[in-house]
Amino acid sequence: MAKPLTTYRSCNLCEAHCGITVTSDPEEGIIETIRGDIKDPMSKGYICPKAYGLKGIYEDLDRLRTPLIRRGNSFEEASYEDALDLAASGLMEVKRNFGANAISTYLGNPNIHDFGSMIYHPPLQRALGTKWRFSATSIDNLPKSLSTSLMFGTSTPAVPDIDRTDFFLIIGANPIVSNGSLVTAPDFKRRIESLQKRGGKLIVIDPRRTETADIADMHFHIRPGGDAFLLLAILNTLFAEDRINLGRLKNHVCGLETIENLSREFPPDKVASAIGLSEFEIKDLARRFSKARSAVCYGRMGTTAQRFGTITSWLIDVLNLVTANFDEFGGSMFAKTAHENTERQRPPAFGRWRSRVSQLPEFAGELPLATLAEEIDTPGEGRVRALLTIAGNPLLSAPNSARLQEAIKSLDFMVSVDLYLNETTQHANVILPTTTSLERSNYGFVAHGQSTRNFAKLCMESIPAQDNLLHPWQVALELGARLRGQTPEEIDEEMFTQLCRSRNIKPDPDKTNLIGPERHLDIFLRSGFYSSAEPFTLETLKANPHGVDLGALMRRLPEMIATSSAKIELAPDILLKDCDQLRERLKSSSDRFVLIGRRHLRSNNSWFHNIRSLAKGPQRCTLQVHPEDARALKLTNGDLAIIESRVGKVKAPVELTEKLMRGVVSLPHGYGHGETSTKLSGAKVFQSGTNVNVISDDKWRDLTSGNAAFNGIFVSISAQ
Ligand SMILES: Nc1nc2c(c(=O)[nH]1)N[C@H]1C(S)=C(S)[C@@H](COP(=O)(O)OP(=O)(O)OC[C@H]3O[C@@H](n4cnc5c(=O)[nH]c(N)nc54)[C@H](O)[C@@H]3O)O[C@H]1N2
Ligand SMILES: Nc1nc2c(c(=O)[nH]1)N[C@H]1C(S)=C(S)[C@@H](COP(=O)(O)OP(=O)(O)OC[C@H]3O[C@@H](n4cnc5c(=O)[nH]c(N)nc54)[C@H](O)[C@@H]3O)O[C@H]1N2
Ligand code: SF4
Ligand SMILES: [Mo]
Repeated sequence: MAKPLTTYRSCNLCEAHCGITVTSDPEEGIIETIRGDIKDPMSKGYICPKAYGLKGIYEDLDRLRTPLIRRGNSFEEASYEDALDLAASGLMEVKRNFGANAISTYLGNPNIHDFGSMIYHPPLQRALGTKWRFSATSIDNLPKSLSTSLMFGTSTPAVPDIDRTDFFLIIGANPIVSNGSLVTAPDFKRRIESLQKRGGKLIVIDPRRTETADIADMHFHIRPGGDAFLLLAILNTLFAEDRINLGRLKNHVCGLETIENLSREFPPDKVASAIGLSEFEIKDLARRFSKARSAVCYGRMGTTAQRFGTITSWLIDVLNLVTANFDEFGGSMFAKTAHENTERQRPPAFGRWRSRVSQLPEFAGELPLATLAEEIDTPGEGRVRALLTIAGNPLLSAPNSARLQEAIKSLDFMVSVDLYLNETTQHANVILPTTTSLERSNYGFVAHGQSTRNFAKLCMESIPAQDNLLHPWQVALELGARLRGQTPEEIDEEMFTQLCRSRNIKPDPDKTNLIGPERHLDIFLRSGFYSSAEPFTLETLKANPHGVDLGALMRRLPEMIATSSAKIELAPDILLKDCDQLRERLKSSSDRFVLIGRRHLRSNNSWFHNIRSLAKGPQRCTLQVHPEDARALKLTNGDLAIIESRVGKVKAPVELTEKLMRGVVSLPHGYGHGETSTKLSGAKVFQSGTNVNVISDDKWRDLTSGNAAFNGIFVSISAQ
């Protein structure tokens, strides 16, 4: 028997990027074990149950191992050669007939956890020549990226310095289940326990008493969408009680007076009843936050996927700034990666152009996904007629998915790059599968950029590519080559030469033939921050398979500020303008139910329900309702409820729980696997569920950025 191969890598299923030790039999193509890597300096052996799912995905018989080409209503297996040729010619035909902008791309969430995709998708987009680009960013963190870029001139948000803070205020995040988002901090629970052991406090603001709230020192229910009011009332208290302290950054900040004036309009007694916290609770929170030796406020999906997403994201950073907790130990800090080489990034553009139908602004060249359906189904010049989806399942993840489904069905041509024949890819003309993550190397461009310690790690493949599957970067390169009439090698060489030039590095002549992302990463590292004293290269990472700990987070301001004023903008005009809607909202009231989402520890958006070990057990796609609300609705545990919004209607079994705030109901996303033409035999049996995004309203968006507002949607509920 061949000797098993042991590799150390990071699980890339979520942002925690826990270190794992994988043993495999490469000759037999068998993954033997996956365990937590105790030598990984970030995760120290911690993994969640999903890590083992990497093996499940690798072994899954439903997973696609050959490309598929549509013939009428069914698919035929095809060679990569034929499938790629057809994909390219179909896209080119749309381009010839209607122009490049008739093609749109959608990049799903897993792309940000794969360095090959990060490096090779931009040239593919250029090869298509279209400016229509969508991604999971605009159903997720776009508001935070936008507020950060308006305030600091960089789109990478600062992260909570969890391991050194004394007061951790979490708004609208549930890291005990999600394992952290916009922050890479594996084993959140251990970090919270250490915080509490050193006398620190965890406070959670959430309409549901979540798993994170359960271990917190205090939890406050809040009306969905109430966070901006809470933050303004906290700021109001800080100003009124003379608790403002800009600390070290005093001379690098502008707009403080504007914030003071704005917060004056929102005193605690005025917002209390609308948001569900008392005046005393708001003032007490403000005092505790300002008195703590160090404190940090951190928000996630509950603060971004809502109506006031960008405003809330902005006010969170304002709170950290005006209490001298920004860019300070134990506060909110920026990571410093091994692949970056410049303090000042070019600020991402916003609103240079707008979408055709709803006039939504682009951000960094991308449009909000909430507008994709109308861009396809609204007739007229400039209509989207072809779609390329890459590692995304928008028919389960985008708002108003029933409309999107009809729109997608009407496309002239569609290509999907994915592991599965799923709810979205079933509509494609061509499906191009790829390897799974254990079969390829990786580096956490995104994870390292939001890490709670500066860190770098290279993951080498744990097993060779099964069935000659191509890696995602190879698919991107092959497709791009066909679109441009070049060879993959030529495109790669052009990209490489350009990278070397921009990073001022002389390419190593020995490495000229090594096509692929590692060669590019080597240049990023060689020219990166940690290469100044001695070279920090791919070899450095290879010699340290558990990862390289580059130390605790360091102060990076004022050097990083890249706004046009060269100051931190406490009160950007764009955001002040949208505050008018806040004022309006405070005047209005509604007694309708509002919908929020939730996540499950053994799940990952839409694509883990096919793995038996993770998906078996009770139905998770239930409508959580407070027992008192249920009584009024004449519903009880297990009843089927009809949930209806402006755009649609779904049914789900009721689960009574006192964890929810009254008037709020919760239904998770990523379900609705009942369709017959998909190849997800496990998901259909284990966790079929219903697709909540049928009732997510595509017009219910974050005011400023157009990000989908999955939370706070008004719904009516009735018994079936
Ligand atoms: N109602 C509601 N909707 C939501 C959310 C919510 O909270 N509530 N959350 C939103 C958020 S935060 C996100 S990030 C989005 C996610 O939205 P999407 O990214 O559109 O959806 P995922 O379910 O993550 O789908 C990922 C797809 O990538 C494929 N895939 C996985 N690995 C690979 C690979 O290595 N190669 C290739 N080619 N394909 C791969 C999977 O098979 C799957 O089809 O959903 C959003 N939708
Ligand atoms: N197990 C698991 N882990 C995951 C994922 C998964 O599907 N499963 N998905 C991954 C992805 S793509 C992401 S983006 C992250 C998300 O990571 P998180 O944001 O930490 O996870 P969510 O469960 O979406 O948490 C959002 C919280 O906001 C609350 N909320 C809703 N509306 C409001 C509001 O208006 N105000 C306030 N204050 N709170 C509100 C919800 O009740 C919920 O507890 O998780 C990642 N990790
Ligand atoms: S928390 Fe779980 S899914 Fe996320 S990286 Fe760690 S092991 Fe993987
Ligand atoms: Mo996400």
